[in-house]
Amino acid sequence: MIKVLTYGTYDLFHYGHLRLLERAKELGDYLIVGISTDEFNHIKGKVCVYPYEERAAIVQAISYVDEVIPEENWEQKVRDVIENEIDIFVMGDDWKGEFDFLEEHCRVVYLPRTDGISSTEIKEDIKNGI
Ligand code: C2G
Repeated sequence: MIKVLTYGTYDLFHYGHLRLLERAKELGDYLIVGISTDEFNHIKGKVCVYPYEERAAIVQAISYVDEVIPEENWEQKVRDVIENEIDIFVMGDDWKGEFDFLEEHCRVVYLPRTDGISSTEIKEDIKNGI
């Protein structure tokens, strides 16, 4: 069984998130998603609309996703890859190169982001009444 791992905030779940998870699952048989906790998002400098529990529940309900784990810090990835026997680590290519250090443990794949959508843009659109 090919196991795939990815991480993200997944706030205001949108089509770009869905396409990332769809393509990540296509690379293997079992997809684990690490959802950034509220505390970790504070460290990342990200303010979320939805709390961790809701962001995690939404992602867990996606048919491509097999398991959700909390992402609490930058350092846990190597341990998560080893402990979960991950074969492929996947991120959108806005992170290209940032996680190449995982290549000694698993294949690292950066997928093209979906243009024209982001949680930030959604917040702006709502603020501007569009
Ligand atoms: N994404 C995408 N297309 C978009 C928006 C996001 O493909 N239009 C991808 C991102 O590249 C990422 C995933 O969807 O792989 C989740 O995006 P975010 O929730 O913005 O994740 P981020 O805050 O970048 O956190 O340790 C890694 C971090 O937790 C990633």
